[in-house]
Amino acid sequence: MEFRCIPQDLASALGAWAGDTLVVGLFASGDSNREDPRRQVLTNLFGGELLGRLEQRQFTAKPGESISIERLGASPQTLILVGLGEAAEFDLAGIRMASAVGARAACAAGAQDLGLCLPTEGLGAGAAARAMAEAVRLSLFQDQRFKSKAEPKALPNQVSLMGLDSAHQACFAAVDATCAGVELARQLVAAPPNVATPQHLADTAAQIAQAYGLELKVLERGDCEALGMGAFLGVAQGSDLPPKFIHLTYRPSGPAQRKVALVGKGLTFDSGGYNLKTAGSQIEMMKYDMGGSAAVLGAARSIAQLQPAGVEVHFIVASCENMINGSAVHPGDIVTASNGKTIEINNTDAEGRLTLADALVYACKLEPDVVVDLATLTGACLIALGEEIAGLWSSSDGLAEALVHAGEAGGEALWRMPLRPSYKQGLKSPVADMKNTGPRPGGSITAALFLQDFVSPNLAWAHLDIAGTVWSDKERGLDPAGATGFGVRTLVQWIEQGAATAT
Ligand code: 4TL
Ligand code: ZN
Ligand code: ZN
Repeated sequence: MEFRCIPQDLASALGAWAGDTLVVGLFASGDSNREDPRRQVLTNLFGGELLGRLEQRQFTAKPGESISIERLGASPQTLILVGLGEAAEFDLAGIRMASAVGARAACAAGAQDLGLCLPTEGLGAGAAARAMAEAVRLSLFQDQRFKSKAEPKALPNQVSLMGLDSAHQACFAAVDATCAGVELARQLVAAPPNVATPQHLADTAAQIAQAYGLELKVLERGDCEALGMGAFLGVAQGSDLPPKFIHLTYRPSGPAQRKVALVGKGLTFDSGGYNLKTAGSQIEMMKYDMGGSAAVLGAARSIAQLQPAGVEVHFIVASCENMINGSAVHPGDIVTASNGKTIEINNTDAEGRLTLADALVYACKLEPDVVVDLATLTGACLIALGEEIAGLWSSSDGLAEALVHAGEAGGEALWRMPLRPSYKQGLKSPVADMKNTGPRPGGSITAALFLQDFVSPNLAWAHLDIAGTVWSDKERGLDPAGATGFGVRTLVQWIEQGAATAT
């Protein structure tokens, strides 16, 4: 799939264009939008009957709405109208949605040479071009690796963004790098737990390192023992698969002004351990519990390709399974993390924070300017924010704001949640320094407070709970049903912007 921009004003761009399928966005036909010049252009090109036909078929141009019109013997042979809603409310999220809806309809119609004609006024043409191209590519992504007979739908060869200056084509390199990272993350999350093992994550990191010249260190169980990672290894000890502690490093060719560490939860399967996940807890979905590490490795893939200047990035994943055997942790076991803190494991199903504890201590020893972790950490976050919004906790207002902005730029929603110190009471243990699980109310907040104990004081740190957002039951926006690749676009946008934090 090749992207290009076709400049000129709309009427002449469309008049001269010879592709087979054209997607045109229309604002809702409220009185204030009657004068939409795009309606006039359509009438001039396709005749006065077109708008009447839309009315007859009750196309009201609401966001997400689309209508396909086949035109035998005419060019373009398929005309697809997509709704944009009210002009005053149209934004970057709107252009993404319209691009995805249009691309899917075009693909269903067998488009080879696709034109996309959406209004970019007021959005910033560069940001709009990037949003449109990412939406087309990500909404048409297919994954049939595990079908014995793959039958992929044909994708368009060429996608033209109409009415955009060719100077904006420069963004397509970033689009390709970003989408490749999102696609890798989706593939890692979608792969079953008998394929996506800790070894598989280490192999994936090795492929990225090899392809782009990144540095890779994989710590084996013995190496982790030597570093005193009793929390991570406690989780890993119930599995027949060896744990892998993955540390991938991107160094810019010039000097680095900032050093960033990205840490991802990498539980390739979470059975819950002896606090076994019971009926209704979606144990069969728990391959998704490495979604944080998928986002981190996906971002590594993107950043390795983009080669941003001025920023050194460390990608860290403490990967293992949470399983049950004779040597698995008992509920009640006390483990010692690599910073010396002791933890009473009152719930073996709150294992993610145990693995992250040692990963965060390791990340902080690298003395970065900022640490961001991503994890499918708590069911409570899914309850609080649903499937479209990730929870964000941060010790730094500047970092929190920068990540929310990066999310907006990339099309991922984050909502800041409080690190209320008094809730730490819930993690008090009578026998150890802390318990790993607090009470059910505010469960995602106590989880974040637990992690904070393993981050160096005064270091800018943010935690993203992506338990609700890495998997989608149904097709939604740019996401297909299944793995979304959530987190990659936020991380890539943030790193591209220099990962700067106003502290
Ligand atoms: C209740 C505790 C503290 C044990 C918890 O939050 N456990 C999370 C866990 O197992 N971490 O390792 C947890 C995470 C995700 C619990 C449930 C989910 C979860 C359950 C579902 F049914 C979902 F659809 C979902 F998206 C997440
Ligand atoms: Zn768990
Ligand atoms: Zn888990």
